Amino acid sequence: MSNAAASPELAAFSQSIRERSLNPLWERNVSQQPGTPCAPHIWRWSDVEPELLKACKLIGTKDADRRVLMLENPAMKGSSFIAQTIFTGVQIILPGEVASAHRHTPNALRFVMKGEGAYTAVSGERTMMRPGDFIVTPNWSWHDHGNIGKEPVVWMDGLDSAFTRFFGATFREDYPQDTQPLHRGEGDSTAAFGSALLPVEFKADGAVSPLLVYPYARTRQALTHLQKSAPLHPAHGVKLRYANPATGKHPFPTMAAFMQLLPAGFEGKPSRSTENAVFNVAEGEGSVTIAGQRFEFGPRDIFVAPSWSDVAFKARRECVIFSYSDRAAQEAMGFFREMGAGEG
Ligand code: GTQ
Repeated sequence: MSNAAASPELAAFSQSIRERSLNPLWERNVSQQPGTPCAPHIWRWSDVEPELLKACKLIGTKDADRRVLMLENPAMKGSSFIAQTIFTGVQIILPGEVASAHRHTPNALRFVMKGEGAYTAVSGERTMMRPGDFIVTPNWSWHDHGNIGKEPVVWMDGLDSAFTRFFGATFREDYPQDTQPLHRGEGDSTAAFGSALLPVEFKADGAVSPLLVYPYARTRQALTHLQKSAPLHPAHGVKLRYANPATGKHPFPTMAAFMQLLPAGFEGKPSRSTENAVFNVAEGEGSVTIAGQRFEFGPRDIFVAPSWSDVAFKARRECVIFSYSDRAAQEAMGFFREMGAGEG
């Protein structure tokens, strides 16, 4: 009921205070349900790859800085974001190219999609990028990429730049040279942090994972093993979350990341949570229904599931699917909620 209709004096009051930049809370429409402008959407590799290759003909990494196509949510035109809280891009780098060193306040993750021979250097340490690898670029760390191989390399970038923009706290700067000096050997962070062992002096600040790369070979092995030995989750199949080895928490204060395996023939129950999640198909074929919209997917397709939408998977073949979301931030703030399969 409108209070304003009930009382002309009240209506006049509401009107009169607007010029003082005051507004009556009681006239606001309050929703009892979460809502987001983010719409479910899929970007198919068969559509994206040709555009990446065209971009390679038109612009080099010298001019582009990063040759990235942003995946902008079709319901959020002009935003640059795939969802209100997260950024997704696909980046391609050709043999011989360098994407020069810079740093910025947003955290970044990479999920390698295609090709071998590229490296990323983060805080003085280089790692080669292989398909299926999950790579951590902590905020404010210098990072540059290069391709020393023979074929184009493509990966997905996930950034929490929506957060820094929201807070008005985005800074960035270029390194004076194209590439940063390396002061650690390749594999150093893996040796120090990648085997459930920690350097005895290491003090975790808790913010971002000290492990630079989570290689696909090991992730895949873990999933294959657990598929045989552990019960399947009715909605998620076998789903692992990437952990900061020093804390057991998510790899970033804002973003959580996951890899899941759905056995061939899997028909998942719908599940729902407040996380805004981006999925990237590493292997397999199937379909996903997000808020009633069904999308067929295959390798390297990327799709977004908005907060509080039902998500249900079907796997035609065995599927391995990477995802990342804003769940770490939501958990830290106490906002995260989920409904398990069959609930609600
Ligand atoms: O590779 O450093 O997609 O700085 C957006 C911003 C990638 C990167 C993106 C970036 C990068």
